[in-house]
Amino acid sequence: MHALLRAFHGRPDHPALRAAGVTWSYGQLGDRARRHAAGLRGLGLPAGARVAVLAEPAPALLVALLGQYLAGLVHVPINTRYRGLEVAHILRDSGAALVLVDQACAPALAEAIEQAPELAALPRILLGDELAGGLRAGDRRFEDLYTETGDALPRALPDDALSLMIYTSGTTGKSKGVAHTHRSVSAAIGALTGLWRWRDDDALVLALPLFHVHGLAIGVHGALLHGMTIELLPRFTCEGVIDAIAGGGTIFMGVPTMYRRLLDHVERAEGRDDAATLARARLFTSGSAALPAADFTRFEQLTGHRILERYGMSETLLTLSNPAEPARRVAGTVGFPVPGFEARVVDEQGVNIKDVEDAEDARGELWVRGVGLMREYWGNPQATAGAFADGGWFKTGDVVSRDREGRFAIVGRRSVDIIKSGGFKISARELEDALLELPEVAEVAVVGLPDPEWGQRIVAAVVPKTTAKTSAETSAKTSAETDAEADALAEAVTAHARARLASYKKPRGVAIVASLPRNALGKLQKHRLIAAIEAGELTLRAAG
Ligand code: MLC
Ligand code: AMP
Repeated sequence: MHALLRAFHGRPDHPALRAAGVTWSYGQLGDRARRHAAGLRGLGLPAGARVAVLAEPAPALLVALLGQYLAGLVHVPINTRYRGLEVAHILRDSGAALVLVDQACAPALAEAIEQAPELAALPRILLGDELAGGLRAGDRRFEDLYTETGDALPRALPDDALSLMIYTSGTTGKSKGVAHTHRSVSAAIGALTGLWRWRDDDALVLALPLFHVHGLAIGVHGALLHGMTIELLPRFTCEGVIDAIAGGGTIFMGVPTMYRRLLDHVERAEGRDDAATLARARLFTSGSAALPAADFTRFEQLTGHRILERYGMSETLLTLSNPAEPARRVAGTVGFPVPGFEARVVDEQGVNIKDVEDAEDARGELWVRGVGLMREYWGNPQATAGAFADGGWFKTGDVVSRDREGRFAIVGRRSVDIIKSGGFKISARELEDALLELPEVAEVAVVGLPDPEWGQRIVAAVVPKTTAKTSAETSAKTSAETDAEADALAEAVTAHARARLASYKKPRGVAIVASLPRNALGKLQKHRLIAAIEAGELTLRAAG
């Protein structure tokens, strides 16, 4: 935080933020943040209180983030695609003292309150004019919270005070709060100066969500700590990114799905030379999921840029990266540990850990240790203890290979229950738990299949509860009837997922099966299910 403040003092007149209709210098952004902090302090929240933020990317969100830091509060962004159940879990689990909500996300908050009525008592800061009509006791309008006179000095905080808590899915059904300190975020970002050669005359085109570490910790913090300008887009569109680069944006960070869309867009361009516009930028980086080598090559052919691929996690921030020199970037790899991080490859058993540090072409689970590591999973000492090995090594769960030069490639994940789609992490268990709520579902298994657009796509295999009373009744059904029933169940499954969870968690295919593959001990074998789907042995329905 103190480093962030230096950036504000150092270049008061330089543009910090450009967004639709708004350009704020560092001086103006800093001033707004200080006034917001004073307003927040006036609410009497103790240092370390969590402020949940459920709002789409907008300039006010940056004011809120910085104001919370100055007031010694912890920023807890919530995925704006989340529905009531998911939002309620985070508000409860984080023990949020306050929630900042905008108009677009107000329905999700209302759904959360339906799920957990006690959340109705949570004080709200409302962002947006129409919402003001809904003010209740304890609520404030964002605009009214600015104070002209309040204490403008930042609250003094130790470096290991929490700054950010990002919720991320795991192998269990419910998401966990990844708690970062001011030190872990600043240290991870400080490495970028040398690593990616970020400069204060750069402008970062930011179209990533601001509730994950990629857009928030690396994007927002990285840009501001380097005195750069943020070109903030309300959401990702190809046109928005290309226009922002045409307007002077020099750096774009994206997930592979965004690059796939940019490539298709550029190739479709009729009469426009979008490739030449993209070529004007200085640096393109990709992360959060594997960038297909073919897309790396296509992008280079079209724009001349070799995308810099890097790897990170909510828990570890930026961890491995290809080098700054374009010629040293290798497609299909994520490079080397970033300064301040060490990385090891350990055997896949996880029990009898064998350090294969000296082996050539090592392959196994990636363990990392270094400056950007989270402090803990919030309120979950058991999960925290389970995530670390002796010596402070964080067990990433990702399977990597490392070549003789020490360059890493991500080759898989230890758990099939974690799915990454379009850069979003999805817990198979969470979706399975939701689908089991349907009375007509007896068993369900959710898996991720390789997908060219999303990286992985979600498929659910469902065993229906049989309603037929006798086997004669079942065999009397025509195959058309059975097919229609299966279609109806698949539709119901997809509709239920959409009603309960963020829409990107919905299955994009549903297989209605008589049983799930299990071993002799009854253990579900998801790899057999994946193989059967890939071999075309199961009919996929209701592809959404
Ligand atoms: C949207 N949809 C998705 C999806 N995103 N489905 C699967 N996976 C996704 N990621 C669904 C929508 O719900 C919608 O469903 C349909 O696809 C069409 O949506 P769209 O409008 O075309 O998609 P869009 O809104 O443009 O979103 C695509 C996207 C977005 C790529 C811009 O997914 C995105 O912002 N991804 C980035 C995620 C990210 O920031 N990850 C970083 C994690 S941090 P329907 O049914 O409603 O039509 C991390 C660590 C690190 O991993 O170091 O990087
Ligand atoms: P999240 O919890 O959303 O932060 O997601 C972190 C996960 O994204 C990692 O554990 C990896 O599985 C995946 N990931 C991040 N970067 C890459 C990359 N460059 N290549 C492959 N997978 C990645």
